[in-house]
Amino acid sequence: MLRFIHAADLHLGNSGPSTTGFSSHWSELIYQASYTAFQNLVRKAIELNVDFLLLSGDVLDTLNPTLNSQLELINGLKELSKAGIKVFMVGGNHDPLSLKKAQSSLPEGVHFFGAQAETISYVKGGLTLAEITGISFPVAKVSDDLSRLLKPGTKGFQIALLHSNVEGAGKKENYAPSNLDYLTKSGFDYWALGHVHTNAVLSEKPHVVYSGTTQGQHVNETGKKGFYLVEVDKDKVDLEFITTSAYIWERLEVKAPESLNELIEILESLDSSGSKIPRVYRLKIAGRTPLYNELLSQVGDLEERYKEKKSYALESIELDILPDIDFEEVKLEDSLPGEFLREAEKLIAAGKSEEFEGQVAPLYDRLGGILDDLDEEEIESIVNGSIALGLDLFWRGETK
Ligand SMILES: [Mn+2]
Repeated sequence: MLRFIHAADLHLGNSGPSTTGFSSHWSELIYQASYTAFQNLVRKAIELNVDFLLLSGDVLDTLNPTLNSQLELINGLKELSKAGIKVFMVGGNHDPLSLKKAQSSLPEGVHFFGAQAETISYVKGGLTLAEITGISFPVAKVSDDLSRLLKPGTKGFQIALLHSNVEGAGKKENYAPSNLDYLTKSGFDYWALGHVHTNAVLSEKPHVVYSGTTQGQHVNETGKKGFYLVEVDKDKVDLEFITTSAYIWERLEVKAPESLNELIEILESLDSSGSKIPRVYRLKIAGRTPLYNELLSQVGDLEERYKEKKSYALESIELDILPDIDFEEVKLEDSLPGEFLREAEKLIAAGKSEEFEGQVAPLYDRLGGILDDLDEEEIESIVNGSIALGLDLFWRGETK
């Protein structure tokens, strides 16, 4: 039986989001997260006593990696080497071969693939259990399909190790693009890929797999991050996802509160996930609420008050709220707010029409292409926000 770990995109040295307003406990936890996740990976590899570890690129975070990030990497590799666990690694767009690293020889048992494809055997008890074929990014921007340069060997389980953007796998930076259909027909048993930060099994038999990053870096990298433990027994290939995250990003969306009690409930629930791994939340409060004015003007106070506990930290509160007004009734009124609502509704119904574009033209002058990237849902949210603001201006002074 063959057991190995597939991990990628460690981004060692990435310091995560801004920690302004956080305690030293949380600042430290966030700042060190890429290292903690790597230490978790190393510890688990040793506990699981795997045959080898595959690292599919973006192991270091920047083109000028800090000494600290390089020391962390070398320390982890040394521990694995001491435990007799082999490591196979390739460079990606964040850590190509051209990277300005401090001169250092890699510990015994670590193989770093070069700019030419090569195949290395994994031999145990005189048997070749696997062959690993890999190639590194020579420079940060690679537009060629490197997968075409990898050819499988002849003995044992055939693994391809590559940092690559499989077409349509959901990343904008199209480095070293490859084609899923080609990968599945290439003769390899397992494509150990890096680049996309969300774990995904794109194909089984043969396997084409993204292990994802070991630590979410920002609010768009939510959920548990980690690696795949792969067990190969004759024709059977089993994958188990194991978490390494030092903390987990979560986006929470809740219905806007009807009362102060409900608001307290929402904010206190942040501390009750019951998970052992701490969370960093972006909380979105959406909908109609009688606390509309208070929330809009005092959201900063709430963020501060509920900033953190041991189990969580609150990155920010996002408001997508409307005043608690019966729009249907107002719409029927022969009044200025009624007229305003009727016009707004017409505009929404017309969608991305000429009139809509005319109305938002001044925004284009200021924001340029950003508006073109908005999807329907985001546009609706912006229009709703404008309606709320408009109505708020009508009512302000009357109800206060
Ligand atoms: Mn990456």
